[in-house]
Amino acid sequence: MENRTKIVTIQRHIMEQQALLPTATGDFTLLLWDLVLAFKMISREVNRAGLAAILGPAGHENVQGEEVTKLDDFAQSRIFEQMDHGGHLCCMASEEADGLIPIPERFPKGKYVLLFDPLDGSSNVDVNASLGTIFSIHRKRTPGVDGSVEDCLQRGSEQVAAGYAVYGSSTMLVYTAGRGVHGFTLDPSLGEFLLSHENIRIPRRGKSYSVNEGNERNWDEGTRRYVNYLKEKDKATNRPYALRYIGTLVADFHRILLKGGIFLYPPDCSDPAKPKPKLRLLYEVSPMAIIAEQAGGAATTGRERVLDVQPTDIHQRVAIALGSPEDVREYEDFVQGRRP
Ligand code: AHM
Ligand code: MG
Repeated sequence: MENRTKIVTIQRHIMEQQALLPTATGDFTLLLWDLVLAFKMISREVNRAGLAAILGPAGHENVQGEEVTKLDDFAQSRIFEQMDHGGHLCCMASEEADGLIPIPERFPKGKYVLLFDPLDGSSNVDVNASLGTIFSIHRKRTPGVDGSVEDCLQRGSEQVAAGYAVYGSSTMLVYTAGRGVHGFTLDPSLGEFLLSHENIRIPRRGKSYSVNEGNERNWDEGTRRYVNYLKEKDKATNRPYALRYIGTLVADFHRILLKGGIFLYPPDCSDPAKPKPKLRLLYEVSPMAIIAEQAGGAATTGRERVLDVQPTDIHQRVAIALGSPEDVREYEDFVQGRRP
């Protein structure tokens, strides 16, 4: 019995983490449990997505008599319906909704704010490539019971927790609540997320970069020079780096979290007076940034630490480079002109 493997479910892990905080009320634990169930539902649906056309009855209704919706809509409503009545949230905001998502009047309100991207990598839905869900949780800041836009517009460094589910060759959930980054793999036969990657540490330097290089002509000069540098040969720094790009942030970042390297989504600078970033600060960039930092990595806009950016709009977009700390520092050196 010496080598017995300790099996830890995500519920138990969250509970044990909470027990480390003497002031915790249990509210936050229950909030995470509710979210985990939503991820299991989305995972089930993603896994059978290819069968929808074969199994889906005419009229596009499923067995519950609900309309078969696009996976984005499905993921959005699963999370909303799972999270609206638990009494833990004061409001939500999502990449898929225009404005703030209030908690319906009839339900109790709580002290947390949930920000999420229900289905990351939507362009990969039809090709059986990895998809994900990203979440970020803040504490309510304003007085009164109802959440407001102001409660959503907090710096990434104020996140209470953040994480993602990646629906890949297996479904994994990775989260941080400010005490390291932990990964769980869904055992489909048990329907349980089991601890598979405890206290993940990102390698100091990687061997690969991840960027949509088709956009190169629209990059800023620093990014262009940096990516060219990654392709040069140098043994000491593992160069040339390999290019790996799926086009689902969650999946590209997940690989970097485990293996090291750098993910970039620089702004489109085709009009230099108006650089246009693509990824959303609140639903994509901030949650990934806190996970990167908690795992010993780094995340920058090129000019400033992502977690220090003060959001001004719930759908704000921002430039991002994140991953291994040495890679990210080097990228900043190029963008800020410290490297010729
Ligand atoms: P989505 O949330 O609508 O799917 O968009 C975000 C996605 C990211 O997952 C990914 O990193 C990026 O957009 C890919 O963009 P592109 O196709 O421009 O490379
Ligand atoms: Mg997304």
